Amino acid sequence: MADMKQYVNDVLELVKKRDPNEPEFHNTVKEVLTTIVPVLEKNPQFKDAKILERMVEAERIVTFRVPWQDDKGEIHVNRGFRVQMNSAIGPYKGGLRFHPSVNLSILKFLAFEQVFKNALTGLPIGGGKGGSDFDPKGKSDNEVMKFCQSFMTELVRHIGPNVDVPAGDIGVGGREIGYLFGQYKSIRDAYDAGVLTGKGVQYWGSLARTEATGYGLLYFVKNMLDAKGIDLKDKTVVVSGAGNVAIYAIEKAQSFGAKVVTCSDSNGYVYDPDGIDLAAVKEIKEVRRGRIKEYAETHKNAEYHEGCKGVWTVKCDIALPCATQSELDLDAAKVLVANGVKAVGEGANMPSTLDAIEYFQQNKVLFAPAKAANAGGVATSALEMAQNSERLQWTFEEVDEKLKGIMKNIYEQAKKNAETYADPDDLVAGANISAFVKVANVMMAHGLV
Ligand code: NDP
Ligand code: 2IT
Repeated sequence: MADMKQYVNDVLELVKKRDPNEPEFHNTVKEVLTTIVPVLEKNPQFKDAKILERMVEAERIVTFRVPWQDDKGEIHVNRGFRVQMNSAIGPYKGGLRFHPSVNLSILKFLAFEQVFKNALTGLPIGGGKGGSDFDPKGKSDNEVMKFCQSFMTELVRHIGPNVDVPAGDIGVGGREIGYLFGQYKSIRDAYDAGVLTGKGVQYWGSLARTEATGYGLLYFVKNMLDAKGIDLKDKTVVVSGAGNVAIYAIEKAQSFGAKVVTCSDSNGYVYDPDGIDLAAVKEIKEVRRGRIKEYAETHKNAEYHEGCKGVWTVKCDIALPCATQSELDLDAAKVLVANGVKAVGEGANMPSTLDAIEYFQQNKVLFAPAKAANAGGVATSALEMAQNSERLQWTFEEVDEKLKGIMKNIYEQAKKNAETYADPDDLVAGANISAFVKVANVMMAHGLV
């Protein structure tokens, strides 16, 4: 029998050799491939068909120039990307990120994650990701509009409701999706509503899409805790980030009776022993696009600390990293464990480093991995596509009920595969195996394409 550990190592070496400067991509490939060895052993046909070598190579990547003019008349040139990773299960689907750190390694890692995450949802969507190194911070609405129009002028050639369906991610929310959609519609001269998700509800967006990632994270974590007889009520929760995912994670955690004591942005974090006043966070972040530091100016018991990593030193029962990749490293994991953390749920994509995940697992901390726990956002995007196809809009309650069902199903699949193939609580392996088997089988069914 072929040595499947060796096969996985060979593919990892191949990836590193081909793209030596893509550490984020290497990490996510390593996380997925090292957990699926038992499935490869039972299914040697995947190796014969070179499924792994095919999965780690994007079907297509486009990079392009994005020129735009600021309010003073100065011209800027950013770089745009779309990584179309895998279309076995459906049209490429995944967000756009606008952040100065964006590069090909980060977008390939996000696109690779997205393929498996999307498979877990049980909905017909392939995986992709895109974005730009454009920094929306400090830009006027007009500048953001100019940038989005220029970005879409090229992206329009590569997307469509049955081809590739982008959405939001860091730095891309309702405002940006509106400008992108307007430009797409103007160039195509067609109302292809399903070409983008995360649209405003007045123009074919889905109710509950804004809330979906954060709510879905809490639905997943609740399933995981319920199975162990742990109640979220009165638990102390530490959340990082103060963007779309963090805000609605806080909202749902509070509605379950938990006490959320922190949130953060890239400058620092706030600790509020009275529990985070979410209306104030929404006002600062969603309405004024301000900094989280301002929270402490109006909440007398709250403390503001410079530097975002310190958030993990706050004692808690449950930690929910909802900001960005690699924000929770081994040192942070050690402090969390020493402080008695019981569960970690990843709202962001790949927020925990690989050694931090290993440390949590060794210390029996319940761990909800990103591609399962934050899949509620993209799942609701797929529900938006379904509503767009039937030209109807479902109620908030209808979408939310479906989201709950999807998150339960993802948890159950991951748990069942963990029990069958790995440690029964290893949801990282469980989720990866579920998703991998589905994508691999469909790739086999499609033949060598
Ligand atoms: P937002 O842009 O709404 O918010 C991002 C938050 O993270 C902000 O508070 C931001 O602070 C902080 N942040 C961003 N970059 C860094 C950094 N390098 N270091 C520290 N903090 C940082 O994005 P989202 O909430 O949409 O996304 C958050 C995470 O969730 C990302 O990993 C994203 O990929 C993931 N995700 C998003 C989904 C969605 O539907 N939106 C779905 C699934 C996952 P600041 O304002 O200072 O930049
Ligand atoms: O990482 C993610 O899953 C997202 N940013 C959401 C993607 C989507 O298409 O809704």
